[in-house]
Amino acid sequence: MLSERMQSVLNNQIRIEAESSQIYLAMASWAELKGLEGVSQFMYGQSDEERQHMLKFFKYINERGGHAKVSELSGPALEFGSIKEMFETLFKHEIFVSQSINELVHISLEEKDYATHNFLQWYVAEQIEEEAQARTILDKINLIGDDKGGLYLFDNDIKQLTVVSSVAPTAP
Ligand code: OFO
Repeated sequence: MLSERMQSVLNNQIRIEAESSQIYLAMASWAELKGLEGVSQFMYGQSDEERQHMLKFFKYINERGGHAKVSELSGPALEFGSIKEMFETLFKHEIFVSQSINELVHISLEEKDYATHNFLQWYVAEQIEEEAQARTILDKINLIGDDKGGLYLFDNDIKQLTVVSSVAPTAP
């Protein structure tokens, strides 16, 4: 059985994961309208992954006798100054999510909830992967600079990343 405190912070994480999904969906749309097919495909994939992250928390809370709640979400940014700015936003957001997961791990130990502590380890590993991926992408974007040809190749390249992430074990 989850403690009230544990249940409440896990429900808060449901909201964060749902917002992440919306943030990346908005990025997918922006990239699609800019003709960046690969980037947009990548963002649609990220958005789906975040929904899976959200559902995994959802099912866990209900399984442990709690009540998983759907809550109101804050709206994401719809426009970006550049592709670099968009990926910087993604990177910062992932760091924020990692901090939030770390806080949950901390609380699970305070609550002596070892089942939740164990459950959260999947997210700890996932965040390491997501941060590393965002960092790699940003490095590439910085290398390209203002080179249009480079951007074209990058847009093609990122399709590979989408394939890799979609076979990674992310489903609940
Ligand atoms: Fe849910 O991993 Fe990104 O935010």
